[in-house]
Amino acid sequence: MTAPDPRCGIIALIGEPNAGKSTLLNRMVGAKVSIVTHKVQTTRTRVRGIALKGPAQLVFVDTPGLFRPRRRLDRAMVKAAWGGAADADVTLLLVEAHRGITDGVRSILNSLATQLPPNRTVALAINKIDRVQAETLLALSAELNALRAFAATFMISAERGYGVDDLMEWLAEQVPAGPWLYPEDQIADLPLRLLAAETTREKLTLRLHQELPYELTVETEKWEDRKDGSVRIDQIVYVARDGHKGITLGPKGTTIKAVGQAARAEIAAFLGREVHLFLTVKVRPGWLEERERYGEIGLDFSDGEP
Ligand SMILES: Nc1nc2c(ncn2[C@@H]2O[C@H](COP(=O)(O)OP(=O)(O)OP(=O)(O)O)[C@@H](O)[C@H]2O)c(=O)[nH]1
Ligand SMILES: [Mg+2]
Repeated sequence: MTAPDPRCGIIALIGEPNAGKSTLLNRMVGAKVSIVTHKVQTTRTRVRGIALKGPAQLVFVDTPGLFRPRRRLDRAMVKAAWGGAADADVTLLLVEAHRGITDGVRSILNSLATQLPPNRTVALAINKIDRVQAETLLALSAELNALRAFAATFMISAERGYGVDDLMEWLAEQVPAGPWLYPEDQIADLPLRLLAAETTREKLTLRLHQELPYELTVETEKWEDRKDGSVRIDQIVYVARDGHKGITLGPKGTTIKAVGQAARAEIAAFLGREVHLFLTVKVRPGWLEERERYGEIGLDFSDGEP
């Protein structure tokens, strides 16, 4: 049921890789709909999460981090991020309190001027305030607002939840009057197959080192609802090099086993059903240049064309 005077709008979360966009999305939605790791470039595509605040339905779009793209996957991710911002009613820029105005932040501020229509509402959220002193924050806020006149500035900790409620109150006032886009109990619009694949990719990213997580992708190959109420999910982990297969499997398969257990538990929790998860690791040297792999994760392959 929709509220009497409903409001509804799309809010894009943008920022450098690792700024805490996905953490904030999950915090505002009140459930984990986008994966989070301590590594950069975790989110690869636009992920929608939906929250209610009074009469307003807030549709958040988590985006990949913005950085200087080098490879096709980078370019597709950055293009998806700006696409997310272009479609939104409000754009929220996240800046990390302890890192301040980096070259990356400057470059995003410059791009904001060219990538978005001039009348677009852009707000600032200084995140990770749990990591700095109050004086640093006030100075950073003043400096950022001197570089661009933000519609509002919030100081938050997405991880701890500080300031998030005030931010949501403000966003609820900003979104236009209009009917809700989603049923009131819907919190995400990512297909379950993709959410399940993302969960496995998160667990792999947390366990593997260096470039490896970037060079792998996970796809849900088969999804079988069983009569006993459980579900069997088969996934393929594509790695780009021979040597990566062994690392992904780990000694005697211990790494992939631990990944499978962690992913299975989390998928079972959000499905509310028993899950049997089967992971297969395949070497596919060219996957980073395959159109189909991009389609599977919701990225436009041609986006990457220089
Ligand atoms: N101390 C602190 N850490 C935070 C906060 N918010 C997020 N983090 C941490 O920052 C790291 C990156 O968080 P993500 O939410 O994955 O960041 P992201 O902006 O989505 O990153 P990409 O998807 O790679 O662009 C994780 O280790 C989070 O736990 C915060 O408020 N305080
Ligand atoms: Mg993210």
